[in-house]
Amino acid sequence: MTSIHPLQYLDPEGNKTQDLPNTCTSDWLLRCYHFMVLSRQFDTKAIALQRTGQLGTYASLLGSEAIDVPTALAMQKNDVLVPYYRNHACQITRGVPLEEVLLYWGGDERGNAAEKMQQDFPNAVPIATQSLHACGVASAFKIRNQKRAAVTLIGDGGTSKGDFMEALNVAGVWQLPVVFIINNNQWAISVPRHIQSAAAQLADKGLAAGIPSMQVDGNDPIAMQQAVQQALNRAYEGKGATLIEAISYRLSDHTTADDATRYRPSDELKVAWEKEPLKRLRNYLVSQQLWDESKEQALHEKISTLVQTAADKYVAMPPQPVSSMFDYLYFEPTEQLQEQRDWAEVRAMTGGSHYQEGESS
Ligand SMILES: Cc1ncc(C[n+]2csc(CCOP(=O)(O)OP(=O)(O)O)c2C)c(N)n1
Ligand SMILES: [Mg+2]
Repeated sequence: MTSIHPLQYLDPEGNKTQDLPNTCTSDWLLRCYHFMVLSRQFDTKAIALQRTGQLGTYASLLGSEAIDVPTALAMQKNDVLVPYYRNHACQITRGVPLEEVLLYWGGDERGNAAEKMQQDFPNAVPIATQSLHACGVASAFKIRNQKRAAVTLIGDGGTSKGDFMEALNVAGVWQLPVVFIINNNQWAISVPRHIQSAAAQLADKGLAAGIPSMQVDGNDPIAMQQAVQQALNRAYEGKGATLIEAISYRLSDHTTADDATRYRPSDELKVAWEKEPLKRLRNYLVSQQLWDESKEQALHEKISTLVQTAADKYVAMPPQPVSSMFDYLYFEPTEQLQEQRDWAEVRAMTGGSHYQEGESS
């Protein structure tokens, strides 16, 4: 079995539960808080855009800020992020412009190839496939003898897939420089954690593959920073993979196409909000005289301008011609495809934006 208590430095009220590591300097804490607030405001805007017919189906990041932001901050620039569909906070913290993230969720594939993504992978929507892709990336680093790591995230539900178990197996036996992070947000759409797996902890799954595995309080950014930094150091030192199970809660619906009130007990959600990550870090910052109401207000104003500017840029971005979806399939299109391309072009004359209301991803 893995440890009984998840790693934690801050309790839900932001009080220290043990001495903080030296790596968590004031600068780091403020930077982390900045990106957590930015991610949350981005999320609110994305949902508003979807609700007004300007974005496709969108997966909210609410409740995952303390997992994704510290992970991205701990990674080196040339490490590779292999995300699933709920990791926009990671992408934003790694420098992907907000409008590019919106572009992807608007159904425009160019959002999957933002220049700032560098070698990071696009979002994986097919559950758990990204775990194996990360092992491929990590194998390349190992063969080239590079001091780099692949970092991949997955949901609790995703850990039930064979791909995940296969990825753990190969990462363990080949000692691959990969960090697996489970965002255990307690739900896989409407399926609660307790009927997903009989394992006492999802982190236990790593032990069978010979991988050091631990549970971490996923609402505590400091605990996440420590866990991810240690895992990255192991990877850089050639010691192989690590599995981190971050305990969190999905504070949102599964996506904008879901209504969680149909299956999620409201009292459970209420309790989860008491443990949410932003309040925890903010309370700690205030207790250290690093933060106050006027700084909070100034940050919100600054970020709200950033987010609005990005949303405006996204909305103003000219869509790709509809023909582009045919252009990258074959060097020469087949006769049938050519016919379809011509038909699509004619149809596009009737108008077209990134996203047509009524469509879903
Ligand atoms: C191979 C595959 N099967 C099913 C789905 C449909 N699906 C989308 S999200 C999801 C639940 C995933 O839950 P979890 O792994 O806990 O991640 P979370 O969304 O909670 O972050 C499912 C079954 C899919 N995308 N891919
Ligand atoms: Mg989940």
